[in-house]
Amino acid sequence: MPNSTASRLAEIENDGYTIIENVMSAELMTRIRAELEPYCQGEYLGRNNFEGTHTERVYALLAKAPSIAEIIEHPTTLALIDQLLPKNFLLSAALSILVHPGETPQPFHYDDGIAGLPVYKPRPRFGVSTIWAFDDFTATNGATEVIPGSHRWAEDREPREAEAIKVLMPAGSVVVFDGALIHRGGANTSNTDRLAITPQYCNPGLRQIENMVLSVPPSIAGHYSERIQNMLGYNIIEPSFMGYVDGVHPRRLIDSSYQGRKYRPELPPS
Ligand SMILES: O=C(O)CCC(=O)C(=O)O
Repeated sequence: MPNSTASRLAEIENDGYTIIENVMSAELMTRIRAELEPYCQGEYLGRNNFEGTHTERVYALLAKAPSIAEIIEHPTTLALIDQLLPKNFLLSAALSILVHPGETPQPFHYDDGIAGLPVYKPRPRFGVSTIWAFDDFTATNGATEVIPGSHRWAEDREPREAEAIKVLMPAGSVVVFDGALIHRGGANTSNTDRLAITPQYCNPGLRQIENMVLSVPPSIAGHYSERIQNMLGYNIIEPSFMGYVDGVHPRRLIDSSYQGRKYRPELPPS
């Protein structure tokens, strides 16, 4: 493993996050912005304080803006996530967040909670999140704020404002963080917009935040790489058979000639 990867993994272990500057080309940023533009016409602002009432969020991105795949499977971030999550991890969410001037801070939260299950922090890692900056993240335009070390906190420890630090980074950079790290989108007191895209990944045994196989049906998923298809959920958890469709590998919905898992899974004894 290269030294840089090892030191970034150590930062994520200790602080909960690492910032990698200037990984996305200007050409890719321009292309993704153009694909997103039709969905960001000021028509659908956030519905609450979490989404942000001065913020436009676009979900189901792989069904709308195909170039997003290039950041979801970017080799720089996957080199880290491959070490942080088990094989065949899933894409849990992928959305764009366009924060307009006047936005207030989001509530503090972490991304990899499991709704409805009594599992509390500190606990093993369930997810890893990334936030890609399409504008410079500045002190005033709504830069993400993180609380270093909070991924290791007990569940009942309340974050304080003074513990948060802003993730300042130039456009084209990405912050990679433990899914249990407490963070929020900051207030935008500037007079410019802040665009970010956040692909979030989770352990293959967990439910994804966005229902990815409904958001990106087989006819669309078929246009992407096998890696993206796996992350969406067109895969099983190896070496088990969890995730099958009608007793066979879900990839058969995309490629009817796929020969993996031809046999029917054994049913558990009744
Ligand atoms: O917009 C941001 O900087 C963070 C957004 C976020 O954490 C979320 O919506 O889960």
